[in-house]
Order: sequence, then C-alpha cells, then structure tokens
Amino acid sequence: MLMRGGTSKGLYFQAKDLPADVEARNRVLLAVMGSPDVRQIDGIGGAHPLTSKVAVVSLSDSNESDIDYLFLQVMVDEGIVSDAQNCGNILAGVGPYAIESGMLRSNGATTDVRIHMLNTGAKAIARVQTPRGKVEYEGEARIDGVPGASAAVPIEFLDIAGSSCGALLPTGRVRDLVLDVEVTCIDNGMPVVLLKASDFGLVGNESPAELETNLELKNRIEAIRLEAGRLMNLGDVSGKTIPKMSLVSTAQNSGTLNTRTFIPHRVHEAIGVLGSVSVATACMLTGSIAQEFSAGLSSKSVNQLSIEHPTGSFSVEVEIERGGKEEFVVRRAALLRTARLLMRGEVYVPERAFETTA
Ligand code: NQM
Repeated sequence: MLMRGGTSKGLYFQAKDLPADVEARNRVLLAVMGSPDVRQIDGIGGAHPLTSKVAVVSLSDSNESDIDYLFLQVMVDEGIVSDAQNCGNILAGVGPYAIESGMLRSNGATTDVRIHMLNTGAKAIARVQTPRGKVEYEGEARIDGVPGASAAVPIEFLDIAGSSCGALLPTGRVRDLVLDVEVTCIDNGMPVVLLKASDFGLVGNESPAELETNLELKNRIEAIRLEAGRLMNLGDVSGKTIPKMSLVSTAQNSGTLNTRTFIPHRVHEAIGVLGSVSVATACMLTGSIAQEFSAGLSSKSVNQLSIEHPTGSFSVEVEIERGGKEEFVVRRAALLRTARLLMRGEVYVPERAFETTA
C-alpha cells in the first residue's frame, strides 16, 4: 500500500512479501523506488527523501507489542537502503496499515496499536480511529505540512532516550565544541545535533531551497556532522542519514523555538517526528543550545512545546523527571499525526532486481 504517514509518504509492505535476504530485499526496494536517480523516473519514489520511504510490517511475537515495524530509507540518488534510523512520520501509517491489511482487528471506536520499532528497539502506541470496525481517515485534525484535515492518530513514545546512540546525551555533555562551533548532541528517539543559526550568519527563517543552494553552508554543516557522528558513538556517518542537523533560532510565531533541519543533505520541509521530540527535549535541558532560545517553558515536569519549522509548527508533549545532581530522565513524549491510505495494489519489479551478481 502507498500511504501518507504524517508529512511523509511511503510504501508499506508485509515482511513476508519481501525477500528475506537483506541484499535481495534492498535491490528490490531500490528498483521499486527507481533509485539511484535524482528523479526516480523508473520507479514510484517521489524524488525526495521524504517520499522515498518504506515500512516493513509484521505481527509481533512479543506480548508487549502487536506489530513489528522496520523503517527503511531508500536513498534517492545513491543505491543505498538504510535501516540506521527510525521514522515517526511513517510510523503514523503503521497502525492503519496493519488493520487495512488484515494483520490486526479493530477494537471498538478506537484501536490502540502497540508498535515495536525494530530499528532501535523502542516502543510506541498509536491510536487509530476505527468506528464501525474500519479505519477512518476523515477527521478534524490538522498538522502543519499537510493540507486539509484528517482523523487524528495520537502517538505516545516511552523509553526512547538513547535509541541509536546509547544515551540521551551521547557525548556525556550538554554542549560540545565541534570544529569551533557550539553544539548540543542529543538522542531522544533521533540523533540530532543542535546548532545556532546565527553561528552561520543566518537568521533562522531561510527557506529550505535557500539553505540547500548555499554550498558553503552545506559543506560546513556536513563537516561538523561527520565529527559529531563520531562523538555520538555513531562511527563514520558519511553514508548514514543520522545525525540530523538542526539550526535553531528564536521563535518567529509564538512557538517555543524555530528550526531548520538538514536530514542530513536535504533540508526538511517541516521537521521529523522523533527529530522534533529530540529538539523539544533539548529545550528542557539546562545549558543546551536549544534552551538558550526557548520561550514560555515552565520548570514543571510536563511541558507542551511548539517546534517551529519551515511550514508551521510541531506540537510535542514531553514529560521528564529531574532528580538531584543535574539528573534528567525522560519519561514520555506524546504528539499528534494523521495518515491516509493513498493506494493499494501491485508494484512491478524488473527481473534484474532479483538476480544476484555473485
Ligand atoms: O524524525 C525525516 C520524516 C523524517 C523522520 C528525517 C521522522 C522522525 O519527516 O521521526 O519522521 O528526518 O529523515 O519523515
């Protein structure tokens, strides 16, 4: 099925329908999307990282989850399929997909789907609207970056700190100096490096196109990313889509703060779901780059944060616990997404994708 999940779009497969061998599976997915090619003209990818995504879904063996979800990023202009990151936007379509495909039954007016995110081992609970036993896509919920209104898919995350890097603050510090630039490296569901837009001579409200055509800026940010990746226990990140690089500045429209995020080579039209959870968490962290710009936050353990991005803002609720001696534990994050089934059917894969080169 082809689904919109939040502000992204991707193909959803049952694991059993794809080759079990990872290399064969990747060859098939590259051919399906039409990669590597900037236009993905011989496939059904949308020629942008946000529309070249795949969810591989299966029933979970565990008592603690209903569904296993593996996210795969199919690179557009490189022949690479990466499982190194999660995707919280595509996650929004996983519950509806599991019900649409008959893997799960609906359970009253709403169905809570407990999802095990295989990329990092983290868990999420997504609430799908299922009146009359069917997935309802129509509704009144609006998310910035998607025109119109749709049925709400509230999502809650528990225990996502350190999902990819092993710790919320992978360098062990709230601030680091990387290539002479002050950064905060954080992983609350997505590894993100926060930088001040002003350190790059930017206001922070530049458009994604403006930022992407600034080659000097892109090269500087990539150099910092490669160095930060090592500090964040991610090793050589030159072929990886993490960490994301988020330029932060003062809010423009009464939000908590403003962002522009490199994911990592294109600039996001909005901000990723887990990316925004990481940024929101950094806002609550004393001494972080984000906190310097954050407005309207209380010292309470639960805060509703509004992360501004190029097409609006992203609202995230973060619950933390502050212990003694600067201890900071993240308890929970909650947010709202929408999703929609766009198409179901067969995708045609060229024979050559099934041939081994050995
Ligand atoms: O951070 C884009 C997206 C994402 C990821 C990216 C995402 C997340 O918007 O959970 O959703 O940062 O690569 O789909």
